[in-house]
Formats: sequence, C-alpha cells, structure tokens
Amino acid sequence: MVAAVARKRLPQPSSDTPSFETDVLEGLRATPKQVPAKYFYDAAGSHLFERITELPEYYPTRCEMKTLREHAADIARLVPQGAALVEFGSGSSKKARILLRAAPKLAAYVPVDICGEMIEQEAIELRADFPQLKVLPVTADICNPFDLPDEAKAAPERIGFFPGSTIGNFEPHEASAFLRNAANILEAGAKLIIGVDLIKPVEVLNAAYNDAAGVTARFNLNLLTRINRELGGTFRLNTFEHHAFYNRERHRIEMHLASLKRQKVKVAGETIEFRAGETIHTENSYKYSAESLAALARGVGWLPAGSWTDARKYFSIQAFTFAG
Ligand code: AVI
Repeated sequence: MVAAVARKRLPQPSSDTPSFETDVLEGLRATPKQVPAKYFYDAAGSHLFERITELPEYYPTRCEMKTLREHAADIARLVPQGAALVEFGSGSSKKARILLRAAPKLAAYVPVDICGEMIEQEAIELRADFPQLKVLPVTADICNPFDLPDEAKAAPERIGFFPGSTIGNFEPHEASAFLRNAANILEAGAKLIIGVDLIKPVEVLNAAYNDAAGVTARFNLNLLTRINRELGGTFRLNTFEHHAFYNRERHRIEMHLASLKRQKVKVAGETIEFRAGETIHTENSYKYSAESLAALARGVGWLPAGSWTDARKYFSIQAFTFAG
C-alpha cells in the first residue's frame, strides 16, 4: 500500500482550463470576491481533506461507506455479467473497492481522474487484488468529454460511479452538465450510481463544516497559503477567518474567508482591497433530497433505478438508468 495521501482533485465544468493565476485574479476582482473550490486541493489541502473525512462532526464519508457496505449486494444486482464500472474522479478507489468485491460479474473497472499518476499507481494494486478484473485507468477531466478504452466500450453495459457527494460542489447547472456528459460517455442503456449528501437539520450541517478541532478552518485558510506561495500573495492568515454556514434558501453550505479588518493584499503584483468583514466565497456544498437529485437527473434523461440510505437518512446512494 502506498503511504502517500490520495490527492483529491475537484474538477470544474469548463471547456478550456484557465490558470490558477487567472482564476484567482478574476475572482478577487469580482464582487462578491470568490475563488473556485477546486484550488483547495494542493498537497496540504488534500491532506487536510483526508483529515476532515475522519472528523467526528464530518459524517458524509462514514455514512456513505457504511451505506455502500450494507447495501453492496443489493447495488450489485444492477450489474449485468461482463459490465464495466466507470468511476468519475476515482482518487484512491476506496469506495469502488466495495462494489468490486460485491460484483464479481464486473469485467472491467475504469478509474477516471485528472491525476494520472495516482490512478496508475492505484491500478497496480487493484490488479493484484482483483486478478480477474481488467483495470483500465483514464486520465481526464470528468466534466469534459473523454474516450473510454475499447474494452469498456465493448462491454455489454457501462455503469458510472460518482461517490463522495462531489456533485454537491457543482452549481446546479454544472451538475446537470456533468450528468449529460456522463450519459454521452457511458452511452445508451447505461446506469449511474451517485453518492449525495442529504438535506438535514441545520445544526448537523453547520457542525460538519465548523469542526471543534479547526481542521476545516485550516483547509479553508490553506487556500491563502497556496496563493501566497504560488502567486506571490501577501495574505496574512491571522487577518482572515473561516466562515461556514448553511444557506437554507439555496440548500447549500457556503464557505468563506472573512477579512477581519480593512486591508490591502498583493496577489501576482496586483493590489486587492478588502473592507472589514468582506469575504472571499471559497466553496458551495449543495445538499439534495432524494427527490431533488432525481428531478435534476430526470431533466437530462436519467431515470431512478434504486436508492439506499443510512438509518439517520444523512446520505444517499442513488442509481439511475439512462433513458436517452
Ligand atoms: C469534497 N466535498 C464533497 C466536500 C464537501 O463536503 O463539500 C469538501 C469539503 N469542504 C469542507 N469540508 C469538506
């Protein structure tokens, strides 16, 4: 097993990929100020995210793993003989392993991730652990069109897998675009299994993004450290504060970095002014109901094929079939 922390990469729907500098400067010139959440995940940010998933307050990862384990046999019934499992944003393939174990009918596993190095390394271990399975990694941005390997295209059916509620970090129109892109890649008759964080009491949501140990705050503030390091920024971290709260109207957790005073900061040679209390909006994490996700999916041709949740109904695994 490799000791390195699996580096999480959050893709952003976009045909051309602007640079970190362009995105940060454009975001800091805008009103309100914002920086795309995908930039959280440098090495330190990926490590902090791994720690978040283990926090007592951050329930999503534990709930999803438990639900996958408890219902693996049921979920595996969706898998026809010889099918290919295509995981969007596979990272360390930890969750896929649960399905691979439960569904020996799978002939191929296609981990797709923007971080090629990580999935190639993971593929070596998967081939050793699942000798009957063809492991066919693809390095790609999951929000853009990409080609599947021929063996996966030739499979009688392709089943998409998108766990982790990563869909919650997309704006709703981006989530629709992702679902449409997934349908095009997986083709007619495909299925899609998605993990999504559910709407729940606001105290539970707020606690999950305001942990007592302050790890989520460090994860948020690490964005400023990254800007300082990579873009010659002059952010003083003790003059910014982590703010995270549930926006009931928009069904989302918002994360911000609030300036504690009026100040000027330099980024890539440009001066950015902050009012006292002004924030940089760094992340949205949308929460769905089973119905609202199904409605979004139906809008682009995916029809419900199954739904599983934990005892507290905190997190949901939903399956869809593509109707075309
Ligand atoms: C990766 N993503 C699903 C996490 C979430 O809950 O939206 C990222 C995160 N942000 C703060 N804590 C965790």
